[in-house]
Order: sequence, then C-alpha cells, then structure tokens
Amino acid sequence: MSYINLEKIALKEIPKISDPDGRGNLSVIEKDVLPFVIKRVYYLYDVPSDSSRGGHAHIELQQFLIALSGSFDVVLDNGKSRRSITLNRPNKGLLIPSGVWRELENFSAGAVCLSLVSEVYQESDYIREYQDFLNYSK
Ligand code: T46
Repeated sequence: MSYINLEKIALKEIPKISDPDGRGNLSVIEKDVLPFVIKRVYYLYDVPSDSSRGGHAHIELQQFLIALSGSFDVVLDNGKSRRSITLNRPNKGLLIPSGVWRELENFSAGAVCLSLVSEVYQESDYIREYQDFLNYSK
C-alpha cells in the first residue's frame, strides 16, 4: 500500500440555498455529492474543549464530516505526515478516505460534528493502535 496523499483531502463545498426572504440558509446533500452511499449517520456533541475524539483509522469506511455548529480541528495522518484542517462552516465538509488516521480536537463550545459514513458500525474495521496503523500504512 502506498501512502495516501493528504494534500488531496480538502474541504468540499455543500450546496447552500440562501432564502431570498432572509429566512436563513438550507444546505442539502443528495446523490452525487458523496462518492459513497450513506449507510450510517452519527454525531458528536458536548465534547469538552480539552478532549479529543477519533484516534484511529478505518480499513474500508469512508466518511464525510461537517461542523453543523461551532468548530473543531481534524488532524489527518497517512503514516508518514500529518495535516490539520479546521471545520467551522455547516456548508463545508471533509471527505476522509479509508486508511487515514484521524484525530478530532479543539472542539469549541456547542460544536456538533455530523458524520455521514459508508459502512455500518463494525469494530473489525477500526485500527485503534497507532503502531498497527504505521505497519498497515507502509
Ligand atoms: C470516527 C470519529 C470521527 C457505536 O456503538 N456505534 C457507532 O456507530 C459508533 C460510531 C460508535 N459506537 C460505540 C463504540 C464505542 O463504544 O460508541 C463508542 C464510542 O466510539 P468511538 O470511541 O469510536 O468514538 P470516536 O468519537 O472516537 O470515533 C467516532 C467513530 O467511531 C469514528 O468512525 O471517525 O467518530
């Protein structure tokens, strides 16, 4: 397996419909926005600012993360290098392919992280030990 190019992982615009009468915005994710069929949706909230989530990679699962409210940082690691991306807009999402280690940190007060994923929950899809991930990503 070759190292995944982290520079290709970028924030993706989600279509936004601004209301002409000033009633705010509506964003929609429908077919063709994501390269996978959504099999599961979960969300993280009430995360203390000094806590982190993630700290693992997935073997098959792809996911799309959105900061529905507030902000947080996603640290991506391909086994060779790291990069951090801030999510702070509900009309931008981060598409994380399989095989990338991720850590979510610096949650602001009231932050809500929505996660749309390509697989049902399966613990066997997780690589939770960093050394195992380094061996896997070589
Ligand atoms: C990811 C980051 C961003 C379930 O029972 N069903 C589920 O669908 C999920 C996602 C988790 N769980 C259980 C498994 C653990 O006992 O909930 C507990 C916490 O899960 P975990 O420690 O994996 O939570 P995070 O926030 O560290 O990771 C989650 C996702 O698991 C992961 O795919 O990328 O959010």
